[in-house]
Amino acid sequence: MLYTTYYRDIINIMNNANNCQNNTIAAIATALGEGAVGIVRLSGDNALATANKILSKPLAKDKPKCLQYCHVLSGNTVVDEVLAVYMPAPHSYTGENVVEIQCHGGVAALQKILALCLTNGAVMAEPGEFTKRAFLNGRIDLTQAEAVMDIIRAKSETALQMALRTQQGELSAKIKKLRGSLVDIIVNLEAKIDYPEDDIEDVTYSDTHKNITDIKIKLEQLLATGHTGKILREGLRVAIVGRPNVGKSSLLNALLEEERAIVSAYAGTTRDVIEEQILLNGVPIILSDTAGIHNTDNYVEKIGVERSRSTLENAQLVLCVLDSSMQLTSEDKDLLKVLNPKNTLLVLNKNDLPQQIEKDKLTTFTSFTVSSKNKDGLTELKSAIQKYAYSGTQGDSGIFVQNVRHLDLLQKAVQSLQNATDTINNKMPYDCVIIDLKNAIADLGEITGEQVTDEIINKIFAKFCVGK
Ligand SMILES: Nc1nc2c(ncn2[C@@H]2O[C@H](COP(=O)(O)OP(=O)(O)OP(=O)(O)O)[C@@H](O)[C@H]2O)c(=O)[nH]1
Ligand SMILES: [Mg+2]
Repeated sequence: MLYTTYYRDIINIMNNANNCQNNTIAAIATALGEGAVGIVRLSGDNALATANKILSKPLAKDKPKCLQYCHVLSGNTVVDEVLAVYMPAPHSYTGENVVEIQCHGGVAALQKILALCLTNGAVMAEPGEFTKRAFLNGRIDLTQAEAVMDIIRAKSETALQMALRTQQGELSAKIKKLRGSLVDIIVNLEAKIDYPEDDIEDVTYSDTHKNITDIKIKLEQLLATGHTGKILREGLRVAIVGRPNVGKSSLLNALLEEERAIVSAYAGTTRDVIEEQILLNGVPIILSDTAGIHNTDNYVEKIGVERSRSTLENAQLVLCVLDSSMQLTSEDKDLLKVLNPKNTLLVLNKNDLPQQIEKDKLTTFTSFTVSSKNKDGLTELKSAIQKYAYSGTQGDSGIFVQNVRHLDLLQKAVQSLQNATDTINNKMPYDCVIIDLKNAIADLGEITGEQVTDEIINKIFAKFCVGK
Protein backbone atom coordinates (compact mmCIF):
# COMPACT_ATOMS: atom_id res chain seq x y z
CA MET A 1 0.00 0.00 0.00
CA LEU A 2 1.07 3.51 -0.78
CA TYR A 3 1.36 4.65 2.78
CA THR A 4 3.24 1.58 4.04
CA THR A 5 6.53 2.98 2.79
CA TYR A 6 5.66 6.28 4.33
CA TYR A 7 5.05 4.61 7.69
CA ARG A 8 8.28 2.63 7.44
CA ASP A 9 10.21 5.85 6.85
CA ILE A 10 8.59 7.53 9.81
CA ILE A 11 9.18 4.49 12.00
CA ASN A 12 12.86 4.44 11.04
CA ILE A 13 13.41 8.13 11.52
CA MET A 14 11.33 8.77 14.60
CA ASN A 15 11.22 5.62 16.65
CA ASN A 16 13.84 5.28 19.29
CA ALA A 17 14.83 1.72 20.02
CA ASN A 18 13.15 1.45 23.40
CA ASN A 19 9.57 1.39 22.23
CA CYS A 20 8.24 -0.08 25.43
CA GLN A 21 4.65 -0.13 26.55
CA ASN A 22 4.99 3.07 28.57
CA ASN A 23 5.78 5.10 25.49
CA THR A 24 3.12 7.31 24.07
CA ILE A 25 2.25 6.04 20.62
CA ALA A 26 0.66 7.83 17.69
CA ALA A 27 -0.80 6.79 14.35
CA ILE A 28 -3.30 7.78 11.72
CA ALA A 29 -6.43 5.83 12.65
CA THR A 30 -8.44 6.42 9.49
CA ALA A 31 -7.83 5.16 5.95
CA LEU A 32 -5.47 7.37 3.98
CA GLY A 33 -7.20 9.00 1.07
CA GLU A 34 -9.65 11.82 0.57
CA GLY A 35 -12.38 11.89 3.19
CA ALA A 36 -14.41 14.36 5.19
CA VAL A 37 -12.64 13.58 8.44
CA GLY A 38 -9.35 11.94 9.40
CA ILE A 39 -8.19 10.94 12.86
CA VAL A 40 -4.76 10.91 14.46
CA ARG A 41 -4.75 8.89 17.64
CA LEU A 42 -2.36 9.11 20.60
CA SER A 43 -2.16 6.71 23.54
CA GLY A 44 0.09 6.61 26.60
CA ASP A 45 1.01 8.55 29.72
CA ASN A 46 2.00 11.63 27.75
CA ALA A 47 -0.80 11.63 25.21
CA LEU A 48 -2.34 14.80 26.60
CA ALA A 49 0.99 16.61 27.03
CA THR A 50 2.05 15.74 23.47
CA ALA A 51 -1.27 16.82 21.99
CA ASN A 52 -1.24 20.06 23.94
CA LYS A 53 2.18 20.94 22.51
CA ILE A 54 0.68 21.10 19.02
CA LEU A 55 -2.82 22.41 19.74
CA SER A 56 -3.63 26.13 19.75
CA LYS A 57 -5.65 25.72 22.95
CA PRO A 58 -4.72 23.05 25.52
CA LEU A 59 -7.32 20.33 25.96
CA ALA A 60 -9.04 20.86 29.28
CA LYS A 61 -8.36 17.95 31.63
CA ASP A 62 -11.70 18.45 33.30
CA LYS A 63 -13.60 17.94 30.06
CA PRO A 64 -12.92 14.30 29.32
CA LYS A 65 -14.66 12.73 26.33
CA CYS A 66 -15.79 16.15 25.08
CA LEU A 67 -14.91 17.34 21.61
CA GLN A 68 -12.95 20.58 21.86
CA TYR A 69 -12.50 22.95 18.94
CA CYS A 70 -8.99 24.26 18.23
CA HIS A 71 -6.19 24.37 15.64
CA VAL A 72 -3.07 22.29 15.14
CA LEU A 73 -0.03 24.53 14.95
CA SER A 74 3.44 24.00 13.59
CA GLY A 75 5.28 26.84 15.26
CA ASN A 76 3.05 29.80 14.41
CA THR A 77 1.62 28.23 11.27
CA VAL A 78 -1.87 26.77 11.33
CA VAL A 79 -1.78 23.21 9.97
CA ASP A 80 -5.50 22.45 10.24
CA GLU A 81 -8.69 23.29 12.05
CA VAL A 82 -9.58 20.33 14.27
CA LEU A 83 -11.81 18.83 16.93
CA ALA A 84 -9.87 16.99 19.62
CA VAL A 85 -10.97 14.74 22.43
CA TYR A 86 -9.21 13.55 25.58
CA MET A 87 -10.13 10.15 27.03
CA PRO A 88 -8.27 9.59 30.30
CA ALA A 89 -7.16 6.19 31.60
CA PRO A 90 -8.62 3.73 32.37
CA HIS A 91 -11.85 4.41 30.47
CA SER A 92 -10.42 4.56 26.98
CA TYR A 93 -9.92 2.10 24.13
CA THR A 94 -6.41 1.17 25.26
CA GLY A 95 -7.01 1.68 28.98
CA GLU A 96 -4.38 4.46 28.82
CA ASN A 97 -4.69 8.21 28.32
CA VAL A 98 -5.89 8.66 24.77
CA VAL A 99 -6.23 11.76 22.62
CA GLU A 100 -7.88 11.72 19.21
CA ILE A 101 -7.46 14.64 16.86
CA GLN A 102 -10.10 14.88 14.15
CA CYS A 103 -8.80 16.90 11.25
CA HIS A 104 -9.83 17.24 7.61
CA GLY A 105 -9.50 13.88 5.93
CA GLY A 106 -6.73 14.71 3.50
CA VAL A 107 -3.43 12.85 3.32
CA ALA A 108 -1.30 15.99 3.78
CA ALA A 109 -3.11 17.19 6.93
CA LEU A 110 -3.04 13.75 8.54
CA GLN A 111 0.63 13.16 7.77
CA LYS A 112 1.65 16.58 9.00
CA ILE A 113 -0.26 16.18 12.30
CA LEU A 114 1.20 12.71 12.82
CA ALA A 115 4.71 14.05 12.14
CA LEU A 116 4.12 16.83 14.72
CA CYS A 117 3.03 14.27 17.31
CA LEU A 118 6.19 12.27 16.61
CA THR A 119 8.48 15.27 16.95
CA ASN A 120 6.76 16.19 20.22
CA GLY A 121 7.39 13.03 22.16
CA ALA A 122 5.23 10.27 20.68
CA VAL A 123 6.57 7.25 18.84
CA MET A 124 5.02 5.62 15.82
CA ALA A 125 2.55 2.90 16.76
CA GLU A 126 3.16 -0.57 15.43
CA PRO A 127 0.37 -2.41 13.58
CA GLY A 128 -2.40 -3.23 16.05
CA GLU A 129 -0.57 -1.63 18.94
CA PHE A 130 -3.60 0.27 20.28
CA THR A 131 -5.59 -2.96 20.49
CA LYS A 132 -2.56 -4.83 21.81
CA ARG A 133 -2.32 -2.31 24.65
CA ALA A 134 -6.04 -2.75 25.34
CA PHE A 135 -5.31 -6.48 25.70
CA LEU A 136 -2.13 -6.06 27.77
CA ASN A 137 -3.94 -3.60 30.04
CA GLY A 138 -6.70 -6.15 30.61
CA ARG A 139 -9.43 -4.11 28.88
CA ILE A 140 -10.23 -6.99 26.54
CA ASP A 141 -9.05 -10.57 26.14
CA LEU A 142 -7.39 -12.05 23.09
CA THR A 143 -10.54 -13.31 21.31
CA GLN A 144 -12.09 -9.88 21.73
CA ALA A 145 -8.96 -8.21 20.36
CA GLU A 146 -8.90 -10.53 17.36
CA ALA A 147 -12.61 -9.87 16.75
CA VAL A 148 -11.81 -6.18 16.30
CA MET A 149 -9.99 -7.09 13.09
CA ASP A 150 -12.86 -9.34 12.03
CA ILE A 151 -15.26 -6.43 12.50
CA ILE A 152 -13.11 -4.28 10.24
CA ARG A 153 -12.84 -7.01 7.61
CA ALA A 154 -16.44 -8.28 7.76
CA LYS A 155 -17.80 -8.74 4.23
CA SER A 156 -21.43 -9.18 5.16
CA GLU A 157 -23.83 -8.11 7.86
CA THR A 158 -23.93 -11.66 9.22
CA ALA A 159 -20.13 -11.78 9.49
CA LEU A 160 -20.23 -8.40 11.20
CA GLN A 161 -22.84 -9.57 13.72
CA MET A 162 -20.77 -12.67 14.42
CA ALA A 163 -17.58 -10.67 14.96
CA LEU A 164 -19.42 -8.18 17.18
CA ARG A 165 -20.70 -10.98 19.42
CA THR A 166 -17.16 -12.33 19.78
CA GLN A 167 -15.86 -8.84 20.43
CA GLN A 168 -18.42 -8.43 23.18
CA GLY A 169 -16.96 -11.50 24.85
CA GLU A 170 -19.54 -14.23 24.14
CA LEU A 171 -17.00 -16.75 22.87
CA SER A 172 -14.51 -15.97 25.66
CA ALA A 173 -17.22 -16.39 28.27
CA LYS A 174 -18.07 -19.85 26.96
CA ILE A 175 -14.44 -20.93 26.76
CA LYS A 176 -13.57 -19.51 30.17
CA LYS A 177 -16.48 -21.40 31.71
CA LEU A 178 -15.39 -24.71 30.18
CA ARG A 179 -11.80 -24.06 31.18
CA GLY A 180 -12.99 -23.35 34.74
CA SER A 181 -14.85 -26.67 34.80
CA LEU A 182 -11.64 -28.47 33.80
CA VAL A 183 -9.79 -26.72 36.62
CA ASP A 184 -12.51 -27.95 39.04
CA ILE A 185 -11.97 -31.52 37.85
CA ILE A 186 -8.23 -31.21 38.53
CA VAL A 187 -8.86 -29.77 42.02
CA ASN A 188 -11.10 -32.73 42.73
CA LEU A 189 -8.55 -35.26 41.48
CA GLU A 190 -5.75 -33.60 43.45
CA ALA A 191 -7.86 -33.88 46.60
CA LYS A 192 -8.24 -37.60 45.91
CA ILE A 193 -4.47 -37.92 45.52
CA ASP A 194 -3.91 -36.12 48.83
CA TYR A 195 -6.59 -38.10 50.71
CA PRO A 196 -6.62 -41.50 49.05
CA GLU A 197 -8.24 -43.19 52.07
CA ASP A 198 -11.56 -41.45 51.21
CA ASP A 199 -11.40 -42.59 47.65
CA ILE A 200 -13.56 -45.15 45.97
CA GLU A 201 -11.54 -45.31 42.78
CA ASP A 202 -14.21 -46.59 40.40
CA VAL A 203 -16.66 -43.86 41.39
CA THR A 204 -14.00 -41.17 40.89
CA TYR A 205 -13.03 -42.55 37.49
CA SER A 206 -16.58 -42.80 36.26
CA ASP A 207 -17.58 -39.31 37.53
CA THR A 208 -14.45 -37.76 36.06
CA HIS A 209 -14.98 -39.56 32.75
CA LYS A 210 -18.53 -38.21 32.55
CA ASN A 211 -17.54 -34.65 33.44
CA ILE A 212 -14.71 -34.61 30.90
CA THR A 213 -16.96 -36.07 28.20
CA ASP A 214 -19.59 -33.38 28.83
CA ILE A 215 -16.99 -30.65 28.36
CA LYS A 216 -15.57 -32.37 25.29
CA ILE A 217 -19.03 -32.47 23.66
CA LYS A 218 -19.45 -28.73 24.26
CA LEU A 219 -16.05 -28.03 22.71
CA GLU A 220 -16.89 -30.24 19.74
CA GLN A 221 -20.11 -28.27 19.25
CA LEU A 222 -18.10 -25.06 19.15
CA LEU A 223 -15.65 -26.67 16.74
CA ALA A 224 -18.51 -27.73 14.46
CA THR A 225 -19.53 -24.08 14.05
CA GLY A 226 -16.17 -23.48 12.35
CA HIS A 227 -17.46 -24.69 8.98
CA THR A 228 -20.07 -21.93 8.94
CA GLY A 229 -17.85 -19.45 10.75
CA LYS A 230 -15.20 -19.66 8.02
CA ILE A 231 -17.83 -19.41 5.27
CA LEU A 232 -19.41 -16.33 6.82
CA ARG A 233 -15.99 -14.78 7.12
CA GLU A 234 -14.44 -15.71 3.78
CA GLY A 235 -17.42 -16.69 1.61
CA LEU A 236 -18.56 -20.08 0.32
CA ARG A 237 -16.69 -21.13 -2.82
CA VAL A 238 -19.27 -22.58 -5.21
CA ALA A 239 -18.23 -24.00 -8.61
CA ILE A 240 -20.74 -24.31 -11.45
CA VAL A 241 -19.60 -27.25 -13.58
CA GLY A 242 -20.97 -29.49 -16.31
CA ARG A 243 -20.39 -30.45 -19.92
CA PRO A 244 -20.69 -27.75 -22.61
CA ASN A 245 -24.02 -26.12 -23.40
CA VAL A 246 -26.00 -27.40 -20.39
CA GLY A 247 -26.62 -23.81 -19.21
CA LYS A 248 -23.86 -23.11 -16.64
CA SER A 249 -23.41 -19.50 -17.66
CA SER A 250 -27.19 -19.08 -17.83
CA LEU A 251 -27.37 -20.35 -14.24
CA LEU A 252 -24.63 -17.94 -13.13
CA ASN A 253 -26.50 -15.04 -14.70
CA ALA A 254 -29.81 -16.16 -13.16
CA LEU A 255 -28.25 -16.40 -9.69
CA LEU A 256 -26.53 -13.03 -10.08
CA GLU A 257 -29.65 -11.50 -11.61
CA GLU A 258 -27.52 -9.87 -14.29
CA GLU A 259 -26.17 -10.82 -17.70
CA ARG A 260 -22.59 -11.30 -16.56
CA ALA A 261 -21.40 -14.23 -18.68
CA ILE A 262 -21.87 -14.77 -22.42
CA VAL A 263 -24.59 -17.31 -23.18
CA SER A 264 -24.89 -18.90 -26.61
CA ALA A 265 -26.11 -22.05 -28.32
CA TYR A 266 -22.51 -22.69 -29.36
CA ALA A 267 -20.92 -25.44 -27.25
CA GLY A 268 -17.71 -24.12 -25.73
CA THR A 269 -18.76 -20.50 -25.22
CA THR A 270 -17.08 -20.10 -21.84
CA ARG A 271 -13.33 -20.62 -22.06
CA ASP A 272 -12.16 -19.25 -18.74
CA VAL A 273 -13.34 -19.22 -15.11
CA ILE A 274 -15.69 -16.32 -14.32
CA GLU A 275 -15.85 -15.44 -10.62
CA GLU A 276 -18.57 -13.30 -9.04
CA GLN A 277 -19.88 -12.75 -5.52
CA ILE A 278 -23.42 -12.65 -4.22
CA LEU A 279 -24.96 -12.52 -0.76
CA LEU A 280 -27.63 -15.08 0.02
CA ASN A 281 -29.39 -13.88 3.16
CA GLY A 282 -26.14 -12.55 4.54
CA VAL A 283 -24.00 -15.51 3.47
CA PRO A 284 -21.27 -14.42 1.03
CA ILE A 285 -21.11 -16.79 -1.95
CA ILE A 286 -18.22 -16.81 -4.41
CA LEU A 287 -19.66 -18.27 -7.62
CA SER A 288 -17.39 -19.59 -10.38
CA ASP A 289 -18.77 -20.33 -13.84
CA THR A 290 -16.43 -22.69 -15.69
CA ALA A 291 -15.72 -23.96 -19.18
CA GLY A 292 -17.69 -27.09 -20.12
CA ILE A 293 -15.79 -30.21 -19.09
CA HIS A 294 -15.29 -32.55 -22.06
CA ASN A 295 -12.59 -34.22 -24.14
CA THR A 296 -11.13 -31.87 -26.67
CA ASP A 297 -8.03 -31.48 -28.83
CA ASN A 298 -8.43 -27.73 -29.07
CA TYR A 299 -5.48 -26.20 -27.23
CA VAL A 300 -7.34 -23.23 -25.72
CA GLU A 301 -10.36 -25.31 -24.73
CA LYS A 302 -8.03 -27.81 -23.09
CA ILE A 303 -6.59 -25.10 -20.85
CA GLY A 304 -10.15 -24.02 -20.00
CA VAL A 305 -11.12 -27.58 -19.04
CA GLU A 306 -8.01 -27.86 -16.81
CA ARG A 307 -9.04 -24.64 -15.07
CA SER A 308 -12.57 -26.01 -14.63
CA ARG A 309 -11.17 -29.10 -12.98
CA SER A 310 -8.99 -27.13 -10.58
CA THR A 311 -11.92 -24.81 -9.71
CA LEU A 312 -13.94 -27.95 -9.03
CA GLU A 313 -11.25 -29.32 -6.71
CA ASN A 314 -10.99 -26.07 -4.74
CA ALA A 315 -14.73 -25.55 -4.39
CA GLN A 316 -16.51 -26.16 -1.11
CA LEU A 317 -19.81 -26.76 -2.89
CA VAL A 318 -20.33 -27.92 -6.49
CA LEU A 319 -23.35 -27.13 -8.64
CA CYS A 320 -23.27 -29.74 -11.38
CA VAL A 321 -25.52 -28.61 -14.20
CA LEU A 322 -27.23 -31.21 -16.42
CA ASP A 323 -29.49 -30.61 -19.41
CA SER A 324 -32.76 -32.24 -18.36
CA SER A 325 -34.16 -32.05 -21.89
CA MET A 326 -31.67 -34.76 -22.93
CA GLN A 327 -30.64 -38.18 -21.71
CA LEU A 328 -27.39 -38.36 -19.77
CA THR A 329 -24.36 -38.37 -22.06
CA SER A 330 -21.12 -40.25 -21.41
CA GLU A 331 -19.52 -36.88 -20.50
CA ASP A 332 -22.22 -36.28 -17.87
CA LYS A 333 -21.68 -39.77 -16.48
CA ASP A 334 -17.88 -39.38 -16.34
CA LEU A 335 -18.24 -36.12 -14.44
CA LEU A 336 -20.79 -37.53 -11.97
CA LYS A 337 -18.34 -40.34 -11.15
CA VAL A 338 -15.77 -37.90 -9.75
CA LEU A 339 -18.24 -35.80 -7.75
CA ASN A 340 -18.89 -36.26 -4.06
CA PRO A 341 -22.64 -36.34 -3.27
CA LYS A 342 -21.89 -34.73 0.10
CA ASN A 343 -20.82 -31.43 -1.44
CA THR A 344 -22.61 -31.54 -4.78
CA LEU A 345 -26.04 -30.31 -5.78
CA LEU A 346 -27.31 -31.41 -9.19
CA VAL A 347 -29.03 -28.68 -11.16
CA LEU A 348 -31.36 -30.25 -13.75
CA ASN A 349 -31.62 -27.26 -16.05
CA LYS A 350 -34.00 -26.49 -18.95
CA ASN A 351 -37.13 -27.79 -17.25
CA ASP A 352 -39.15 -25.58 -19.61
CA LEU A 353 -38.39 -28.11 -22.38
CA PRO A 354 -39.77 -31.67 -22.68
CA GLN A 355 -37.92 -33.76 -20.06
CA GLN A 356 -35.69 -36.66 -21.11
CA ILE A 357 -33.22 -37.04 -18.26
CA GLU A 358 -33.19 -40.39 -16.36
CA LYS A 359 -33.75 -39.11 -12.82
CA ASP A 360 -33.60 -42.66 -11.41
CA LYS A 361 -29.87 -42.73 -12.23
CA LEU A 362 -29.21 -39.66 -10.08
CA THR A 363 -30.65 -40.71 -6.74
CA THR A 364 -27.34 -40.63 -4.85
CA PHE A 365 -27.33 -36.85 -5.29
CA THR A 366 -29.62 -34.07 -4.13
CA SER A 367 -31.08 -32.51 -7.24
CA PHE A 368 -33.07 -29.41 -8.18
CA THR A 369 -35.11 -28.94 -11.31
CA VAL A 370 -34.75 -25.42 -12.67
CA SER A 371 -35.02 -23.30 -15.74
CA SER A 372 -32.25 -20.71 -15.85
CA LYS A 373 -33.98 -19.22 -18.86
CA ASN A 374 -37.31 -18.67 -17.06
CA LYS A 375 -35.73 -18.16 -13.59
CA ASP A 376 -37.77 -21.07 -12.31
CA GLY A 377 -36.80 -23.24 -9.30
CA LEU A 378 -33.99 -20.92 -8.20
CA THR A 379 -35.44 -20.12 -4.77
CA GLU A 380 -35.18 -23.77 -3.70
CA LEU A 381 -31.65 -24.00 -5.08
CA LYS A 382 -30.62 -20.82 -3.26
CA SER A 383 -31.98 -22.07 0.05
CA ALA A 384 -30.12 -25.38 -0.42
CA ILE A 385 -26.87 -23.43 -0.95
CA GLN A 386 -27.57 -21.42 2.17
CA LYS A 387 -28.45 -24.56 4.13
CA TYR A 388 -25.09 -26.05 3.11
CA ALA A 389 -23.31 -22.99 4.52
CA TYR A 390 -24.97 -23.56 7.89
CA SER A 391 -24.62 -27.36 7.92
CA GLY A 392 -22.82 -29.06 10.79
CA THR A 393 -23.80 -26.43 13.35
CA GLN A 394 -25.62 -27.53 16.45
CA GLY A 395 -27.12 -25.77 19.38
CA ASP A 396 -28.77 -22.39 19.23
CA SER A 397 -26.10 -20.22 20.76
CA GLY A 398 -25.64 -18.34 17.47
CA ILE A 399 -21.88 -18.20 17.96
CA PHE A 400 -19.76 -19.26 15.02
CA VAL A 401 -16.06 -19.70 15.61
CA GLN A 402 -14.45 -18.17 12.55
CA ASN A 403 -10.84 -17.71 13.54
CA VAL A 404 -8.50 -20.46 12.33
CA ARG A 405 -6.26 -20.05 15.38
CA HIS A 406 -9.22 -20.64 17.70
CA LEU A 407 -10.37 -23.65 15.69
CA ASP A 408 -6.89 -25.24 15.80
CA LEU A 409 -6.71 -24.77 19.56
CA LEU A 410 -10.23 -26.11 20.10
CA GLN A 411 -9.23 -29.17 18.08
CA LYS A 412 -6.13 -29.63 20.26
CA ALA A 413 -8.17 -29.26 23.45
CA VAL A 414 -10.68 -31.87 22.23
CA GLN A 415 -7.78 -34.23 21.50
CA SER A 416 -6.31 -33.67 24.99
CA LEU A 417 -9.70 -34.47 26.53
CA GLN A 418 -9.92 -37.58 24.37
CA ASN A 419 -6.49 -38.56 25.74
CA ALA A 420 -7.77 -37.92 29.27
CA THR A 421 -10.76 -40.26 28.83
CA ASP A 422 -8.46 -42.89 27.25
CA THR A 423 -6.18 -42.55 30.28
CA ILE A 424 -9.15 -43.15 32.57
CA ASN A 425 -10.33 -46.14 30.52
CA ASN A 426 -6.85 -47.63 30.93
CA LYS A 427 -7.12 -47.08 34.70
CA MET A 428 -3.89 -45.06 34.71
CA PRO A 429 -3.08 -43.00 37.85
CA TYR A 430 -4.92 -39.71 38.51
CA ASP A 431 -1.67 -37.79 37.83
CA CYS A 432 -1.73 -38.93 34.21
CA VAL A 433 -5.31 -37.71 33.77
CA ILE A 434 -4.28 -34.36 35.28
CA ILE A 435 -1.51 -33.98 32.67
CA ASP A 436 -4.02 -34.38 29.82
CA LEU A 437 -6.43 -31.97 31.47
CA LYS A 438 -3.68 -29.39 31.93
CA ASN A 439 -2.89 -29.60 28.22
CA ALA A 440 -6.53 -28.88 27.38
CA ILE A 441 -6.56 -26.00 29.88
CA ALA A 442 -3.45 -24.54 28.24
CA ASP A 443 -5.02 -24.76 24.77
CA LEU A 444 -8.19 -22.99 25.92
CA GLY A 445 -6.10 -20.40 27.77
CA GLU A 446 -4.23 -19.70 24.56
CA ILE A 447 -7.53 -18.87 22.82
CA THR A 448 -8.56 -16.27 25.40
CA GLY A 449 -5.02 -15.09 26.08
CA GLU A 450 -4.99 -16.22 29.72
CA GLN A 451 -2.07 -18.52 28.92
CA VAL A 452 -0.25 -17.22 25.89
CA THR A 453 3.37 -16.46 24.95
CA ASP A 454 4.64 -13.04 23.86
CA GLU A 455 5.60 -14.55 20.53
CA ILE A 456 2.02 -15.51 19.76
CA ILE A 457 0.71 -12.15 20.94
CA ASN A 458 3.15 -10.34 18.65
CA LYS A 459 2.22 -12.58 15.73
CA ILE A 460 -1.49 -11.91 16.19
CA PHE A 461 -1.21 -8.15 16.39
CA ALA A 462 1.26 -7.92 13.50
CA LYS A 463 -1.69 -8.80 11.23
CA PHE A 464 -3.60 -5.68 12.31
CA CYS A 465 -3.54 -2.40 10.49
CA VAL A 466 -1.59 0.57 11.82
CA GLY A 467 -3.75 2.86 13.91
CA LYS A 468 -6.02 0.10 15.21
N1 LIG B 1 -34.81 -23.71 -23.00
C1 LIG B 1 -33.78 -23.41 -22.20
N2 LIG B 1 -32.59 -23.08 -22.72
C2 LIG B 1 -31.57 -22.78 -21.88
C3 LIG B 1 -31.71 -22.77 -20.48
N3 LIG B 1 -30.54 -22.45 -19.93
C4 LIG B 1 -29.68 -22.24 -20.94
N4 LIG B 1 -30.29 -22.45 -22.13
C5 LIG B 1 -29.73 -22.34 -23.46
O1 LIG B 1 -28.68 -23.28 -23.60
C6 LIG B 1 -27.61 -22.76 -24.40
C7 LIG B 1 -26.30 -22.85 -23.65
O2 LIG B 1 -26.36 -22.00 -22.53
P1 LIG B 1 -25.06 -21.51 -21.76
O3 LIG B 1 -25.50 -20.87 -20.50
O4 LIG B 1 -24.18 -20.73 -22.66
O5 LIG B 1 -24.40 -22.92 -21.46
P2 LIG B 1 -22.98 -23.25 -20.82
O6 LIG B 1 -23.13 -24.50 -20.05
O7 LIG B 1 -22.43 -22.08 -20.11
O8 LIG B 1 -22.13 -23.55 -22.12
P3 LIG B 1 -20.53 -23.48 -22.35
O9 LIG B 1 -20.03 -22.20 -21.82
O10 LIG B 1 -20.42 -23.57 -23.83
O11 LIG B 1 -19.96 -24.67 -21.68
C8 LIG B 1 -28.02 -21.34 -24.76
O12 LIG B 1 -28.62 -21.35 -26.05
C9 LIG B 1 -29.05 -20.99 -23.70
O13 LIG B 1 -30.00 -20.04 -24.14
C10 LIG B 1 -33.01 -23.10 -19.95
O14 LIG B 1 -33.24 -23.14 -18.74
N5 LIG B 1 -33.99 -23.42 -20.86
MG1 LIG C 1 -20.75 -20.97 -20.41
